[in-house]
Amino acid sequence: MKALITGITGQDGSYLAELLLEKGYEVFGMVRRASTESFERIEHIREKVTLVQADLLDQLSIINIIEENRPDEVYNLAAQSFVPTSWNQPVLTGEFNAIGVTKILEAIRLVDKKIKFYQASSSEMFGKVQEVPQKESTPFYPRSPYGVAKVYGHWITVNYRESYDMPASSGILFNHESPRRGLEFVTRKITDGVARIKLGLQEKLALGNLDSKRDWGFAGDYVKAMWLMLQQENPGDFVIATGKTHSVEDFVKTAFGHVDLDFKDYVITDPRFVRPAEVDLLLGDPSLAKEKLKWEPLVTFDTLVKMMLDADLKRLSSGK
Ligand code: NAP
Ligand code: F7E
Repeated sequence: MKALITGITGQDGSYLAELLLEKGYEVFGMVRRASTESFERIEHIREKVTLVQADLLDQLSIINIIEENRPDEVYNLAAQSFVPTSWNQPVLTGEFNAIGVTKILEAIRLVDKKIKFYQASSSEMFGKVQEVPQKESTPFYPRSPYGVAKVYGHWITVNYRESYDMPASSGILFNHESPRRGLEFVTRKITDGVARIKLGLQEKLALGNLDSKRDWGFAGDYVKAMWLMLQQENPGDFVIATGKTHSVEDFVKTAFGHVDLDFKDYVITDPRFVRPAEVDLLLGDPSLAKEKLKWEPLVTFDTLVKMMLDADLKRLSSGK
């Protein structure tokens, strides 16, 4: 089996590549041209995957890599994934996260309609939630240009499935984290900050809204669900979540607690990190994934916080 992963250099791309290699796949990773390579997350598997250059902004480059490599499965993980940036660069976010999906679907339609397609949809599509918990049938109400673009990406996937009978599935994934999470996302910002404070490298941790709640899981668990979706006889849409929610403050407390510090002595709020519109509460209902995919998350909230914090302590202690 051959798989093409867009966004292979990202958090999810790196875990998915590992999983597919373990399963015996030949893995192709789409990377965009940059003056400096940023392959840190896939350094350990660099020799086992084939990197192919293309860009979500460039239709022909996508057609070419699909035509030349003929994957059986395409996982579209590439995106502008940071919500705050989507207010500063709303057009670019739309080009990558919305129109980019159409470009990949069009390339597949042109080359071979039978190629299985996975779209990285997001719980951010639920935004100002219309129902608690959120499931596949919950109406969307996105609250950022990121969320709006992801709604487009989701619906264009559904439409290609229904219009052209293409095996295209969409995973509505709730927040998932790991030691490979980008440093600007709140969980990693916290574990990196707590580790720095513990090691005497930083004094305070500046955060925005501590009240928002997220359904946080482990990225390594979530990429298994992506693969399982493409192994089904029929394509579909699935919510992937833990079914538990925690506030940002819970995350902060747990992380500081692991190193025997009181968060109140270190956390300050900074309006620069407060968003123009907030998603207050996310809580997913993964029943359908459990029933049809036989998927369940293995890593708990406490284990996740500890895993990320331990990794940051180890990295910073070694001077990296
Ligand atoms: P990430 O770490 O930010 O990785 C994003 C990837 O997209 C990177 O490999 C990046 O490449 C690539 N990319 C961005 N723009 C591109 C372009 N124009 N052409 C080609 N590649 C481009 O994101 P992640 O956390 O792994 O998330 C993976 C996907 O799942 C994203 O679509 C995200 O929106 C979605 N999602 C994430 C979560 C979550 O909690 N993590 C939840 C739901 C949905 P560079 O290395 O070159 O920047
Ligand atoms: O924020 C609050 C912030 O940036 C989580 C992406 O992977 O998941 C991610 O989007 C919460 C928000 O993730 C800071 O206001 C407080 O309420 O870690 P985040 P996100 O916006 O939920 C979804 C599912 C995706 O699809 C996205 O691609 O934390 N928060 N203080 C802060 N957030 C950040 N980043 N920094 C702070 O200082």
